[in-house]
Amino acid sequence: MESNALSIDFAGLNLPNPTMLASGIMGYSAESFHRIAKSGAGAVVTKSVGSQPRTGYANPTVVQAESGIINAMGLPNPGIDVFTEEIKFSKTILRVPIIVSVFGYSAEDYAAVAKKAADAGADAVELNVSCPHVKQTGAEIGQSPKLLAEIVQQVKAAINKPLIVKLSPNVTDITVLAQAAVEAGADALTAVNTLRAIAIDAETQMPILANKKGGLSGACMKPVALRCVYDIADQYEVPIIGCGGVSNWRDAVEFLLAGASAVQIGTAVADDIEVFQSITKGVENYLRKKNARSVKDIVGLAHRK
Ligand code: RRO
Repeated sequence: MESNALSIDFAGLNLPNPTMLASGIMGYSAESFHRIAKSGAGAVVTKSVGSQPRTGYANPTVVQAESGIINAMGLPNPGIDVFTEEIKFSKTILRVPIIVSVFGYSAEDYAAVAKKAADAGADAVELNVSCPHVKQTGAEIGQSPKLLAEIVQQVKAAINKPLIVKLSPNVTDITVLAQAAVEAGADALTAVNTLRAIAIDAETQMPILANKKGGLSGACMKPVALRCVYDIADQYEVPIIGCGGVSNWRDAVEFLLAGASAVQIGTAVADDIEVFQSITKGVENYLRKKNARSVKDIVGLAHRK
């Protein structure tokens, strides 16, 4: 096995290993990204940032589900003008790529925020077109190939950094959205954001989250996310980041076999920040056991005829 068997060139990003912090976990501070990187993440993705600050929804914003959580944070963020300072500082202390997650209310808005993030030093931009419950943002865009293509085109024209599009699982056929994003210029896709969900309290007889509905993440959604990656990889040769329920090395390997060449970890980080290291170690052992020289040797193997 090569000594750098775990390192990977992902859409122009040099990753020391195929694990990334998923967007939405650990917020916005350079210090927390640094902590995550020191714990072994190959890259970090920020929480989504927009053109203006947003306070987000009232509490409760998170509720425990069976083998997962449901969140409706409501895109709380400090706004890109404040956040650019954090990106610049992150660049001075991080040795792994920082990918800035961006959302907007129109194609122009997305492009303006993405440009500010790229100018501040983001190594790549991940477009959040898939927040499952915030009106006038992700939900409609992530479900419309036409709107999605328009946004991807405008953002692509505004930046010179790799452009990653994070897709929604809340669609009938994810490959239609994947095709729209790729044809409009996306360099890579993240599959997927959270699944639309609700929790209801039998005592109060009411929805638990203040926003009523939210997004389900964690181990319970892994088979759905895995199917999304498999469907996209079956049709397109685009770099894919698998996201949804990755908690251990075996999950990560399953996503690689389905066609992803990197994985994002979100919900599992809240339980154990060392998860990046244990996944990396486990993938390394697996590659050795299977006589594979590198991560890319096993990407997409589950598609063999
Ligand atoms: O902030 C949120 O409530 C949120 C976002 Br932006 C997202 O993309 N996915 C999610 O589950 N929650």
